[in-house]
Amino acid sequence: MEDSKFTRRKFMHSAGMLGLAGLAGGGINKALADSGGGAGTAASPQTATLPFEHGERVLAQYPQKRPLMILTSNGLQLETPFSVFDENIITPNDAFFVRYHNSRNPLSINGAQYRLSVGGNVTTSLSLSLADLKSKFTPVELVAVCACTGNSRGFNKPRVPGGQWAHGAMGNARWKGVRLKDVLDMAGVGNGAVQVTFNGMDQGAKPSVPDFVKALDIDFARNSDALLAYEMNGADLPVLNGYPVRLVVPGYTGTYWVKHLTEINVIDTVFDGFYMGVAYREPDNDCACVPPGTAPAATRPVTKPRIRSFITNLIEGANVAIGTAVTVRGFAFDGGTGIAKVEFSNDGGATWKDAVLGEDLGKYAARAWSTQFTAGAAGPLALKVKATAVSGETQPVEQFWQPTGYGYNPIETVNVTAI
Ligand SMILES: Nc1nc2c(c(=O)[nH]1)N[C@H]1C(S)=C(S)[C@@H](COP(=O)(O)O)O[C@H]1N2
Ligand SMILES: [Mo]
Repeated sequence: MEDSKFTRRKFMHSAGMLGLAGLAGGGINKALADSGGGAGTAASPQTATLPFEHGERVLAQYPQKRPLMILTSNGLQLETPFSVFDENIITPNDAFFVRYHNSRNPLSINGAQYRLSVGGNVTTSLSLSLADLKSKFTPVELVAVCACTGNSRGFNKPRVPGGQWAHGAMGNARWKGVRLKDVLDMAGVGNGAVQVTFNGMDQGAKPSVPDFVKALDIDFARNSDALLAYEMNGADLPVLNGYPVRLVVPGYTGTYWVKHLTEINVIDTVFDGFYMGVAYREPDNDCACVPPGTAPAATRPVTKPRIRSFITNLIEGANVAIGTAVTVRGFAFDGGTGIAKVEFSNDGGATWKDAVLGEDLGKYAARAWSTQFTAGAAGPLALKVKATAVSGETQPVEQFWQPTGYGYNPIETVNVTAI
């Protein structure tokens, strides 16, 4: 069904994608070439270098986006430059990262033709238009971090295969939409339901490539704050972030946040498609870790992002003035309980002081923090930040290791010099 929808229907320009009309058959590489940025174009591209091996990135300009760091173009992956996170606690739509697994992601979508089907083990199958979603349900808004399960993977030691992201495969946005549970209730979930699957418009270049389909347990789907979101930061979703509707699963890693959502299916089994049964799994033990170089005996699906905190306004190698108060700021988030405390150290972790927390935008949101320090003498300073969640979860000093490199969350260090 997805196949015919993708190949036969002509997706029309409707989401403000000026400059993209006529590109539906051209694929994202053509979009890249036409946009005048990125690999393969004549003009010398802007580049960035991430602080690990093979960290050279081209900054590419995609529709509705400012220049972002391109990780891969076929199965598009665009990383947010870290400086964006110092501009505002909300990540702007045009700077929000992009991640696709498969090469055929829709470039131009007609919102008026959009239909979401809800079927499987339900009393009444539904076919909902965008207008139905906006008018038949109570709209809900929440701020939540979407963090790729593999965010920061490039920092793992020893290195692991997979997309070598730095910290920019995350973003914090205000999402508006309808509750997943309200939509499921309208359809009426049948007895014996075990999971709900979610499928979007994108697909692999050939049938042998697994489609990107995710699943949530039925109890979670019916009790969580998951949304079918049609707005991001007060605007339509950018096409590359899932226009016209995406699943938002606050408190779960980005892999569950299915974009261009077209099919919801209630099933009586545990879904074992590639992206649940094989990919996005971690060692099934207390630490979710194994000794480097070894394989886990058993695995389970990754769900919540681990707690993170960052310094955003001072970068590695910066100079700070001796004897004057230096403001340092950043943000923290966890897997959905909220941030209770952020601590800062300017002596490599020997002593810590509590930072001042910024506005509470909700338990799924990023929480700004700030504090000040004064360097007493010339020389190197290791600045560190550590967050503690309402749940009590905090950050490890040393990163644990997984073959897939998920869950990277050690205490971050920024080395500066007092002069
Ligand atoms: N349809 C579709 N939805 C998807 C994916 C995808 O490949 N296809 N990737 C998922 C993953 S792994 C992540 S991290 C998030 C990224 O969301 P973004 O591209 O809006 O930043 O989308 C999720 N939803
Ligand atoms: Mo991801």
